[in-house]
Formats: sequence, structure tokens, C-alpha cells
Amino acid sequence: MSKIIEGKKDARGLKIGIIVSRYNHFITEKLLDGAMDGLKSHGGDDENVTVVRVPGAFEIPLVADRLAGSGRYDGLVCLGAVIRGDTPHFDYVAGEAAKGLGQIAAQTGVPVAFGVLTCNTLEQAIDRAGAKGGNKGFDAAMTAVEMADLMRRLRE
Ligand code: INI
Repeated sequence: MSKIIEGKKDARGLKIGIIVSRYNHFITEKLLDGAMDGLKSHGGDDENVTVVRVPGAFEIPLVADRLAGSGRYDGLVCLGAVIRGDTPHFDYVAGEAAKGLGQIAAQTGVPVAFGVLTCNTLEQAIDRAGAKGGNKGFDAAMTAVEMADLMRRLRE
């Protein structure tokens, strides 16, 4: 019989850091609402959640690195909204955020959920921040919880 190891979406007792960027705040605050909703509806406690705000998505990896390295968090949820404009700026900001966060998770062993929207239009972002495309903040929080539980099981 093979052994299957899988994390559960159980946020009880988990210490979660949420990093949310203020750029496109009308979208990112909805992502934050979704993330908090996800944590609370899965047994999480406000007291165990720390929210850190940063100016833009480009700044998220620096803070994620600090939080992950502190040893105080079981998982991080990173929330932002990068929306394509007329210049290549989008590619640099979105690329650095994705690359940086992936590296931090791999280097620290702390699960980092990528809840940074990368959209071509504002409408796409609205859809993913609580409208018809669900709420990617909620989804990212669920990923952080499942991965934190999985890492706990892999340590046992
Ligand atoms: N930051 C975002 O989070 N989303 C964007 O769409 C965005 N655009 O389009 O420029 C953006 N830029 C700011 C960037 O994240 C940094 O805060 C800035 O470059 C200073 O380092």
C-alpha cells in the first residue's frame, strides 16, 4: 500500500503573514478581504494573522523574505494586482514579484502563496477579486494553509 501525504485546509493554530500591496488598492483590499474570509472560515484566528502593507507588488518579496526568515510564520500569503499598461513596466514588476517569491519559498521552506494578480485589463482584475472569477485572495490563503499543513506533516 503506498503512502500518500497531503495537507488539509485547516487553519487552526497556524501563524499566517499576509503581505498586501497598496498599488491598485481597490483590488488588493478585496483580495485581503477574501484571504481573511478564507482563513477564518477554515478555523483561523485573527490573533494569529499579521498583515503587512507595502507600496507595490515589486516590494512584496523583500518583506516576504524578512517574514519567512523570522521563523514566526507557518505560511505567507502575498497579495497584489499588476495591471498591464502601455509600457513594459508590467513585465518587470510581475516578473520580479513571481521570481522573488518562488525563490523565497524554496530557500526558506516557508510556504509562500502567490496571490498577485497579473492582468491585461482592470476588468480581469475585478473579476478575480470577488466577482465572477472568484477571489484569488481567498484561493491564495487556502493554498498557504494547505501547504503549511503539508510541511508540518512532512516534518513529522
Ligand atoms: N505595482 C503594482 O503592484 N501593480 C502595478 O500595476 C504597478 N504598475 O503598473 O506600475 C506597480 N508599480 C509599482 C511597483 O510595484 C513599485 O512599487 C515601484 O516601481 C517602486 O519600486
